[in-house]
Amino acid sequence: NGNAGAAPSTFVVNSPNVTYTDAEIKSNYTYRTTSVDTDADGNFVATPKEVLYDFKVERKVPKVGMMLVGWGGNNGTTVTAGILANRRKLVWDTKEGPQEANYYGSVVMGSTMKLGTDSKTNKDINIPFHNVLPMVHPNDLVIGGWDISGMNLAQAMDRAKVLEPTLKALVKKEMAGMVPLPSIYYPDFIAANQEDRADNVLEGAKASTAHLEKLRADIRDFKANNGLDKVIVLWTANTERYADIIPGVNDTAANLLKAIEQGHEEVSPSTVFAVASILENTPFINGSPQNTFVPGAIELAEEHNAYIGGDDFKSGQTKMKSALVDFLINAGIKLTSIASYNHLGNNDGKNLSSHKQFRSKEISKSNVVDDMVEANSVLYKKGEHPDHCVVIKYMPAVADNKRALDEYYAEIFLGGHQTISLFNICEDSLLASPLIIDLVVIAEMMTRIQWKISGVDSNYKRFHSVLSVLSYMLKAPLTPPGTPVVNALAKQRAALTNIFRACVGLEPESDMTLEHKLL
Ligand code: NAI
Ligand code: DG6
Repeated sequence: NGNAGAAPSTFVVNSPNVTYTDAEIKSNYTYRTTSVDTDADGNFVATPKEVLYDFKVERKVPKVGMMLVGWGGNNGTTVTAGILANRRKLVWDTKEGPQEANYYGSVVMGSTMKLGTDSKTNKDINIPFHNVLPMVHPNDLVIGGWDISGMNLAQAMDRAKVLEPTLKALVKKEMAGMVPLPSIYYPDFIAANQEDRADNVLEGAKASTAHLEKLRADIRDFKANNGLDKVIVLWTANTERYADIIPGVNDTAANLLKAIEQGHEEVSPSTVFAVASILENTPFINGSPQNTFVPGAIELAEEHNAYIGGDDFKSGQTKMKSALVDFLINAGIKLTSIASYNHLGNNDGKNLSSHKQFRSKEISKSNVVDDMVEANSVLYKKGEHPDHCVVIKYMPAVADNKRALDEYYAEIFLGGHQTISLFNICEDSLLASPLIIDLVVIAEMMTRIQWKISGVDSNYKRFHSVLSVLSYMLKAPLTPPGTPVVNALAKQRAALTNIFRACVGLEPESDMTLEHKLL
């Protein structure tokens, strides 16, 4: 299942700061930061700061359902077939020989984390990321969802043109029995060219209480019918246009609920799904770029202590960008422009050929280097930033094999220039599917972690409703209102791994390796 040949999977932390019971792992963790002031002469004064936190992790791994909005699309069918293939340990023929199911591309299932160094040899000991905390195994997810297209998942998988015929043959029977629930379709929000697949829709073309209640009932029924402890809902449906933010309509939780009740036309389907999930206390993740989380939706999630995360899966071009730009700027090289061209021929590309939907994607793809530029006042004056353009063209012939061409142009020593050209070809849905798994597994894990400040708080609390810890998987990370967005890929991974380490009382991953340097 992708863990073959991995290091021993379990560990305990031997520390007075960590206690284990059958039900929980409890840790005392000292969070060390640096607080900076400016003195009268304008100099910075940096003061080390410590806060002692208690973390509590629920150990029982629940039975979890994953409900996908857009289940019949390329991502929905691919992640479903992928989980079935892993669950059944399938092997299929390809022109390159037999292929085993795996979870490559998933941080949770495919990557490792350094636990520490061997006490005798000083060599690094790495463990699968999945084993750091008691996480759900993706093979155990019960899958369901909605689509405006009524095709069963076997037919929809054929339509997607992503998987090898030999693999499809092995999962076809099971997938033929999977049929998406009817969904809500408000034609103005997605491209007009999607209309011909909308044959599985609930009556009514704008938000309504009936729609909200039906989606809530769908979540409850799915949970009850499958004996689930929890459900996670994830939007992997078409990119919608942005909704206008209108005072009195979607600016507060109360106004948003009223707007749904009154059938306001600026409430998008994705926002209705988010609201339904929040009201069912079900985590909701947005894998597309539109502004599903209007201010009223975020406020509603906060009021209901429900978890939300978004926006837009970060699968290929942007993932490279958030690693490469971090590298260039941290290397002291002045990036001056990025030109990003994409062409793709899947239904996502078709939908994005419509301007308003493209604009949502353009926004989420364009803001991804801002924090790295802003952090370097040596290279960039205040307000200065590299030129950055994003182009997406629909090219049916290449289907799901997206082409992403990037030119990075930078200024180097003494007025010289460096040009880096990247040509990235990949099956889009095979990159996005493992991200769906990571988002679901990590979001669920976050529902079982609580914290309090040692000696100050009497009760444990939950994390903020906006799960910015999911940023690594997302192009335009949603963060709690007023908090900074981090796009640099390495920082995003460090935040995720170090929060999980803190939960078991381990220090942040440090690459100092003094043990090898002070001989
Ligand atoms: P797709 O077009 O193949 O699938 C989307 C599905 O959503 C379709 O089956 C469609 O019928 C359905 N749909 C549309 N409106 C709906 C609604 N209101 N309720 C329920 N279902 C609805 O697209 P794909 O490739 O699966 O991508 C899905 C989303 O993920 C897109 O927004 C895309 O931009 C985003 N995304 C995809 C990435 C990738 O690498 N594949 C990466 C980043 C984001
Ligand atoms: C073309 O850019 C279509 C998009 O849906 C992307 O394929 C998707 O957003 C992935 O983007 P990226 O930048 O992470 O490769």
